[in-house]
Amino acid sequence: MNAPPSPPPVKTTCPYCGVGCGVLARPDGFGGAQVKGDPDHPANFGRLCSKGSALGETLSLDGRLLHPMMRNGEGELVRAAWDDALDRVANGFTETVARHGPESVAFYASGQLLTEDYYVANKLMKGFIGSGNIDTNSRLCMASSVAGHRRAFGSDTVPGCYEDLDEADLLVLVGSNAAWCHPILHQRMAKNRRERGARMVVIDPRATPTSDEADLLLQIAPGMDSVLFCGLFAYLADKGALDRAFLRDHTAGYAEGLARARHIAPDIDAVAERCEVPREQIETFFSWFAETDRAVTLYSQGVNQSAQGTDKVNAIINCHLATGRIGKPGTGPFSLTGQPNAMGGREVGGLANQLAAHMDFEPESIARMRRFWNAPNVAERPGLKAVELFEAVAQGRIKALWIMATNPVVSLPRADAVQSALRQLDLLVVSDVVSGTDTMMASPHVVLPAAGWGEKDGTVTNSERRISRQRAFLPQAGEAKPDWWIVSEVAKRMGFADAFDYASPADIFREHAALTGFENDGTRDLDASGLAALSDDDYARCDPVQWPIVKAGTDGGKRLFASGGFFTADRRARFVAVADPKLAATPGRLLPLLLNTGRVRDQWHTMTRTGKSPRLGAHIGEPYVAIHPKDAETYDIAHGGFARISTLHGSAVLRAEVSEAQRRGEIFAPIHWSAATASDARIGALVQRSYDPVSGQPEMKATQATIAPVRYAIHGFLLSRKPVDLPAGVWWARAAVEGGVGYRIAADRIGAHWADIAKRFLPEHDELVEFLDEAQGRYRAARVLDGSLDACLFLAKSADALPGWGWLKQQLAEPKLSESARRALLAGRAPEGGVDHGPLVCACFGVGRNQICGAVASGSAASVEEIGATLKAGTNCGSCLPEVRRLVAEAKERVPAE
Ligand SMILES: Nc1nc2c(c(=O)[nH]1)N[C@H]1C(S)=C(S)[C@@H](COP(=O)(O)OP(=O)(O)OC[C@H]3O[C@@H](n4cnc5c(=O)[nH]c(N)nc54)[C@H](O)[C@@H]3O)O[C@H]1N2
Ligand SMILES: Nc1nc2c(c(=O)[nH]1)N[C@H]1C(S)=C(S)[C@@H](COP(=O)(O)OP(=O)(O)OC[C@H]3O[C@@H](n4cnc5c(=O)[nH]c(N)nc54)[C@H](O)[C@@H]3O)O[C@H]1N2
Ligand code: SF4
Ligand SMILES: [Mo]
Repeated sequence: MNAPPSPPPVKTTCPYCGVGCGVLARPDGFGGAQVKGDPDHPANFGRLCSKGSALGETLSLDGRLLHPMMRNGEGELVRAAWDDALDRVANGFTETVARHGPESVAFYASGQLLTEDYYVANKLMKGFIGSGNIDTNSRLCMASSVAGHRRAFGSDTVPGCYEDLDEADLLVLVGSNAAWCHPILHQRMAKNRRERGARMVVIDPRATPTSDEADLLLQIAPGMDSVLFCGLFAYLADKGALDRAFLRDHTAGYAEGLARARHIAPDIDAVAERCEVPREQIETFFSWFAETDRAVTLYSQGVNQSAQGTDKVNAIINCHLATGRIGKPGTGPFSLTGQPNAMGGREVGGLANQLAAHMDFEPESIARMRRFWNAPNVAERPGLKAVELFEAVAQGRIKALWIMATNPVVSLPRADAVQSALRQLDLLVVSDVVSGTDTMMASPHVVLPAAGWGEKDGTVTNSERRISRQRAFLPQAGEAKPDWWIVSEVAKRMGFADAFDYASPADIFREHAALTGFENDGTRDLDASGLAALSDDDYARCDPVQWPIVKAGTDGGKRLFASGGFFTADRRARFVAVADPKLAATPGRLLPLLLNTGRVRDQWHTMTRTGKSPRLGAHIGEPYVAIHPKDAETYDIAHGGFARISTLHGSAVLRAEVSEAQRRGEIFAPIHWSAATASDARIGALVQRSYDPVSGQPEMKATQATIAPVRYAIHGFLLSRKPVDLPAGVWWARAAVEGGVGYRIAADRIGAHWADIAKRFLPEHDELVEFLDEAQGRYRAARVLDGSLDACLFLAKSADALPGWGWLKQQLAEPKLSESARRALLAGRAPEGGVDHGPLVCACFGVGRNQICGAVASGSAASVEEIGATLKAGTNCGSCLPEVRRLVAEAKERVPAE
């Protein structure tokens, strides 16, 4: 079959991180698309990271939720018609409100909704149901930044833009692993460092791929960032590195702020001691900051996800206010946003403690919302923030809940408690693009199929306030519908037809833009009213644009606040006297270690989409826990072995990675694995609930924990064209591989004979060719169907007795096995002449570790650039460059000097 002639590429925006890269998508005519960076988009100028580059691999209908489902009398989810499902949701909410009042219902939304989706969800809850109870996963993500901005600036404003990262002479990254989490921005910064000589400082308890590329790493004690930045504030004052005119004309609270900073950080020795960082390093950082006018401080979850996250944000902002380094080229505090529409959600009131268009719950704002929406029932007080909201579910105070575009059974703290709380609900509605998420397994009453990326239209706002279009380029999957449509249909059925009579996302966007300018007159930072009169065609064509944009046709504001004009009553920014920080785990500490959690390069959150890509699954294919060598010794943990980590809330069994990158006393585990992708690795279940008193954002990076070795009798892997149900009691983790699924497995000895054991893993056992070495404790089996490899199972008494699975994965991907490959199957490695590339490093060109090390060993490459020239590794998205650099250095050490 020939593909139909391909239409021109559609310009859209990446659905992952807050960098907001422009994407050119060219549908392939078979339901997929080729994806490239958009050279014209000002966030990425044509580049994409590994996740963006692999978007094409995530578009298949595999695993998609294709039609609405409802729970029947037997408690099973069965297919339902849209009309019935929407009626059920609308009636459920209407009846619950009638019986128990508006505070008994809630929406839990997501920074992965488009602005238009989010706008209608907020309008329905806060405007028409009349409750503040719409909160979002942004509470776990950006809430401390929002609160910090509002305290300092009187508004939730990011003052700078991405060009500042190109133009700064000092880039300070606090609690940010940008090399993996904001790769395209990281590459812009790395280029600045390389070409303009900008210095880069990383502040993180771990050494990370980001710190690998930095000039200075302060491996700070968790939670102590406020001490460090109070110390910096005091140092700047002592050295006279202040902008006196800016202080005088545009700020308030300097004296109190400084006095508190001096109290918390009386001198550099005190800072060094509390941060557990050598004094010289602190001095170096302070002196660099003092002497560099063009300084940007970027921060992310190491700052936000903290019991004093808001204070951390303000301690950073204080230093920028004191030096007037804000709103000018190459300067500013810069909150890196996580999700693609973290900013858009804030703009339309997705957080329970704010109204739409960055307005507060103040009487005049509430009245303004009433006038604008013509809604008599606008909520008059803030709703419950995420952690409290789910506790209210557990207590039966919330009776009907609608979860949209987020997977809280994996991602909320104390996730097991969240899971059981959901079962209490009279009505649980879940909207998602895929089926089988952990949240969808928590017995929802209604499940609604949402149109996914590439199928829906709308806008997102990135970290620099830039509004970009997401455009559809594929038909909607099955019966899936865009979220804005789903919410509007429910609203109509609840009796609010006039207010939700939208024909398109463009309709909603115009209303949102108009609201931002409604009775604004320069009193609110967010004003995009210049876009309120876009025609449908204008909206369809709209280029990326930064707000504020008050007049149609004008360029948005690149930077704000260079000459004051803050959004407080007196137009002055506020220094905040921050509190002395303390980890939530500190008082009455029971367990010896601290569990830090975060992200890996090639997976996105709970893996519902990136988990479909073999390329992305090849980078880090298993859940792991990183631990310092000394701690590993203390707790008897072996590198590559297994460990159970436990907290007061839950436990998980993970592969152990013994690593100098960790501080002693701290372990790190990634957040991505769920019950759908691993047997025992839902990290959210281990995380404490303690949260910042101002922002409500939980401290997800420092839960007290302990660790113990787990020894399995059997280790192995299973590659299969089809997913397999693994027996209970087996440890497993699954990853997409080309042509099928790969499982890493481990178990205690189950069954007396190896063949019995094998039967547990591969039900259609009879067709296998087997190899058993009882003495060595090795069992191997493979099934060949129609000349291609259908499944293979390798088991051994120890992990060392297993071959790597790289070569076998290559065979699974082959439509036909060669004769020599067929003979080599049970050996598990390449026959003479074949090559095993080793674990994947470069996802774009499929370059493995063995290839890189081999090139160095053979002398064909001696630098990252030469690896790029010979193997292409690192030459597309560049996400792997930190790893390539490390491998080249290590391999060079092994090459004897001539
Ligand atoms: N590959 C990938 N990229 C992503 C995502 C993804 O899932 N995968 N998710 C996106 C989203 S929603 C978000 S929010 C961002 C998050 O982006 P980041 O915040 O960069 O990522 P994290 O890994 O959560 O945490 C960052 C770092 O904070 C450090 N940290 C922990 N405690 C402290 C502390 O007390 N002080 C300091 N200074 N540092 C500390 C951790 O060691 C970690 O290295 O990433 C976005 N980008
Ligand atoms: N321990 C710990 N926990 C954390 C964090 C941490 O660092 N440590 N980080 C926190 C942070 S910053 C974040 S942002 C959260 C992320 O946590 P979640 O939001 O729970 O994670 P996702 O996997 O991104 O969930 C998004 C869901 O929306 C679905 N989806 C995708 N597109 C659409 C759409 O267009 N419409 C609808 N209806 N659904 C869609 C996806 O299939 C997926 O199921 O995790 C938080 N939890
Ligand atoms: S940096 Fe990567 S994940 Fe983030 S928007 Fe760009 S391509 Fe997407
Ligand atoms: Mo996030």
